[in-house]
Amino acid sequence: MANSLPIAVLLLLLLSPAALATAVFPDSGDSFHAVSCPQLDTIVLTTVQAALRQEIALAAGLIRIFFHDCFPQGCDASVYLMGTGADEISLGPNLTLQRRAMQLVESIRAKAHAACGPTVSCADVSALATRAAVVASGGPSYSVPLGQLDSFAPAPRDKVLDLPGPRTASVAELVATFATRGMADVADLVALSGAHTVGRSQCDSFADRSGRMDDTFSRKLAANCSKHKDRLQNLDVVTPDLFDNGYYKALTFNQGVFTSDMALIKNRTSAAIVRQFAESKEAFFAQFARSMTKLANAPRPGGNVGEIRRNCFTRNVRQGADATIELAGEEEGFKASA
Ligand SMILES: *[C@@H]1O[C@H](CO)[C@@H](O)[C@H](O)[C@H]1NC(C)=O
Ligand SMILES: *[C@@H]1O[C@H](CO)[C@@H](O)[C@H](O)[C@H]1NC(C)=O
Ligand SMILES: CC(=O)N[C@H]1CO[C@H](CO)[C@@H](O)[C@@H]1O
Repeated sequence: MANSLPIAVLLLLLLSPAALATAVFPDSGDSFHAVSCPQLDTIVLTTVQAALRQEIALAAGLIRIFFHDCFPQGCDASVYLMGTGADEISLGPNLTLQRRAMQLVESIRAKAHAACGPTVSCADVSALATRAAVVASGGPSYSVPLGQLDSFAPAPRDKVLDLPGPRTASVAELVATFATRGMADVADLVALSGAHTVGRSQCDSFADRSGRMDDTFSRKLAANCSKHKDRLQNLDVVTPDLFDNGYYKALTFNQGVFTSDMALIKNRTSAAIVRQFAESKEAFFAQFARSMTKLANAPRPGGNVGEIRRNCFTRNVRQGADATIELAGEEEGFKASA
């Protein structure tokens, strides 16, 4: 015993910092960067909290970007790539992603790399910033698998267009779409729709509502939109700035803004879950945490292959053999311990 301890310590010291993190905390994806970038959690928390104090809508922006990143081909920051000629953000479902929230992720990456070197991917920063925003606006924490590399290219167009749209009226269709990405329970659909608790939308996305429904709420929405076409509508009309179960309470009064929101209260199976969440914030939070972890683990069909981008919006440029060797060595270690 007396002899084996120093050997164990020596082995740990020989491992790369990233591998050390996983060696010490074998079960928790959350501690992936604990040794290689111990400042990371503080950088994420302070930056997200400061940004949300300025603009609470960034929380919804981050959640939506995370969903749009993870859904097409896993959480690989592919949605952040700009100027490739095939940017995901230029495709319909993504046209209204919040650029300010994307910039926030890039600024956290820059701070993390300044403090620790290029050890943290944009995919990981996006996952951590999203969770910090959920928690800072009142929501639950959940675990995310860290050590995800950033994609070399945007997701293919057909995968991006798989994203469920706000005008989808069929719960069966929505559930089937979610199931293709590992979120197979009706409760996943209902709970993740709950991210609308802090959401905002442009009028276009629910313009179909007044055509479908003739009720006071629809008329109010339409009146507000015709007065101010560019206004942003709160998706939780009960407590728009708080991550809570107000969205579900509103739904039980048929005050869901999107057609896809209203679908949840019209279908008997999903409506039972909506009512449960409207009555119990704890039930919503418990399911939201489970479903966000599923989303964070959405399948990466090509595996965890990629790089640690030096700028979230562009692929790394590799110049000369030295740079290639340096990158390959570093990222192999990263991949091996992922
Ligand atoms: C309600 O949703 C469930 C779950 O997806 C589905 O199986 C069922 O067909 C839907 N019911 C109706 C009436 O659309
Ligand atoms: C319409 O606009 C008014 C004034 O800004 C606001 O108080 C109201 O909540 C809006 N209606 C809905 C349904 O959001
Ligand atoms: C220009 C463009 O990409 N338009 C797309 C808008 O979004 C819908 C679905 O959300 C697509 O069907 C359109 O092609």
